[in-house]
Amino acid sequence: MARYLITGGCGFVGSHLADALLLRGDDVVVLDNMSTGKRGNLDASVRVVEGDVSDPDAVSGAIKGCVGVFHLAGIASVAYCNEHWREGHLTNQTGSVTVFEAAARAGHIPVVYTSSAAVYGDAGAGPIAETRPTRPMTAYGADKLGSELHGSIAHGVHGLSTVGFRPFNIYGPRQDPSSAYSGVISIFNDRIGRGLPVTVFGDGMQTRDFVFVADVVSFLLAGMAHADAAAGQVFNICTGRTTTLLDLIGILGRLHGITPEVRHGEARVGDIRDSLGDPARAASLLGASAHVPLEKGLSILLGRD
Ligand code: UD2
Repeated sequence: MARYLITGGCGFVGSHLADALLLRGDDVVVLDNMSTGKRGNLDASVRVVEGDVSDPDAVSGAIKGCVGVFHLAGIASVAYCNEHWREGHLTNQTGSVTVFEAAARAGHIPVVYTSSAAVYGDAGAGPIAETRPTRPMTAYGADKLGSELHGSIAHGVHGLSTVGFRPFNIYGPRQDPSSAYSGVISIFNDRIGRGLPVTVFGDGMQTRDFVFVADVVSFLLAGMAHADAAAGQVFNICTGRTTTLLDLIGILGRLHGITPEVRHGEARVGDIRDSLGDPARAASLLGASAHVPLEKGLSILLGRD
């Protein structure tokens, strides 16, 4: 039985990853500051250390006895990080450096970490491969790109196996819809399910590559399995399929059996117009790909599948 540390493990993606590790017989320790995570997302057998990912003592305490780290802790909202610049930086970039340093000191245990597709900025239409120049347009994207640079330094200077992932738009059960900063699918699904209107920021023709959380977990596990071969590299987590927000609302309306009421608000500052990932690199180097089509993932979210 191998023990893994998941930072941010009480959160949406981390708790699904914890389930998958437990299912295959591994042991899981979680470090979470409980800012958005919930203990109830995790099996009772998981040891949860309450602490901040930017706190070196908390990280080095939690990492003891682990054979690998999944560093997922972070503030996920692009809009929140624009408004809370320093706080976002401390968690999203200093937190990554803190984890890399602790992993190096703990005996060079591999680190799989989440960057973000936000590093590409507004890259335009068409599938975005990892070779596309990075041009973050937000504090969030800048901190994620900074984490990647430090991930590469961790490998090049310190010999640590770090594997970075750039998720596109993740959705699925346990994604918390309760904040204005929550992921769009969680918000729209919650509101449409309660017969409430949804607010579209802009014209609704912006596109996203929505990837189901179970698929995300399979990418992260593949990254850890290939941590030495893939060390120092970054990979998209995406489906290679694109959906407009208006089409998303249409699908959710069909699944809920209603015609959603749509209101429009001002487009968000720094909002990306088109975001579509190219999944080829992860498929060829890690053998990882997304299998769950959007309608299927949404019906699982609704508890229909
Ligand atoms: C998502 C991720 C972010 C990062 C990025 C990668 C979340 C919360 N954020 O940012 O972590 O990985 O993808 O590119 O998952 N919208 C509305 N109405 C609402 C809420 C959102 O119209 O009530 C729009 C929003 O303006 C944007 C789209 O929906 O055009 C998606 O917004 P989001 O906050 O779910 O995610 P995004 O793409 O900003």
